Amino acid sequence: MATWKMFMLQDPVSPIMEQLIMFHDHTMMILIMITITVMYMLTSMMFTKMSNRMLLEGQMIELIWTLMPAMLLVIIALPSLKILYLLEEVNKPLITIKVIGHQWYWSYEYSDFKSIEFDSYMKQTKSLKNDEYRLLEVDNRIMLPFNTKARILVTSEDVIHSWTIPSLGIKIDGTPGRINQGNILFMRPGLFYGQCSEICGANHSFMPISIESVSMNHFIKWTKEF
Ligand SMILES: *[C@@H]1O[C@H](CO)[C@@H](O)[C@H](O)[C@H]1NC(C)=O
Ligand SMILES: [Cu+2]
Repeated sequence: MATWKMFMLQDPVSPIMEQLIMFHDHTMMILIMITITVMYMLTSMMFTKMSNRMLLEGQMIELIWTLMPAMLLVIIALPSLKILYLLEEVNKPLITIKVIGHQWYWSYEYSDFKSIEFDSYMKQTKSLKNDEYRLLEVDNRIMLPFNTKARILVTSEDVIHSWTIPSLGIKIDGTPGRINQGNILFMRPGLFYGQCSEICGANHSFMPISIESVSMNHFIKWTKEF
């Protein structure tokens, strides 16, 4: 989860988020390279005593500074498109979770099981235990087994919400009358937090998401509690 002094992305827990972080670093490197080059040119032009007032054109340099940015854009666009299509890819999931946004809580349904559906409200500050996070903990967490492909279907009952888990690289709008699909693949066990990411009303800041990644055995045991 995000804590103090963090200014980079959260640690990835799914292959998608790993890809996104690599793409971010790749693009940042190109950006820094361009910034340094432009800064160097600006400062050296400011301080040089040489000038060429009769200059009209320079075919070679114009060719280079037209082709170089075009090539850089392609080098950014190709991995970006790859990830864009990868995000949409849902390939034979084992489990499906339905996520429904409400003002102001989430409710979940596991349609592969007979009767797993529940609401998930934020825990009020005064009812938190010592090791729980304020404004992030919920009364009923969702659970998923790790190393297992899962699909999520997000929708809403009232206004637009957005179901977001940064460390999974997931942000899916819940729109009334529509179902948006996404996929989850946890690479390790753990507890991960997210928050609604579409301003949805007075208590928008108080409808967090808390998801637990557990072993398959633990997950099966959990499903039997319902
Ligand atoms: C927002 O949540 C608080 C605490 O649960 C509640 O007291 C308040 O009535 C809610 N606001 C609205 C507009 O429902
Ligand atoms: Cu919201």
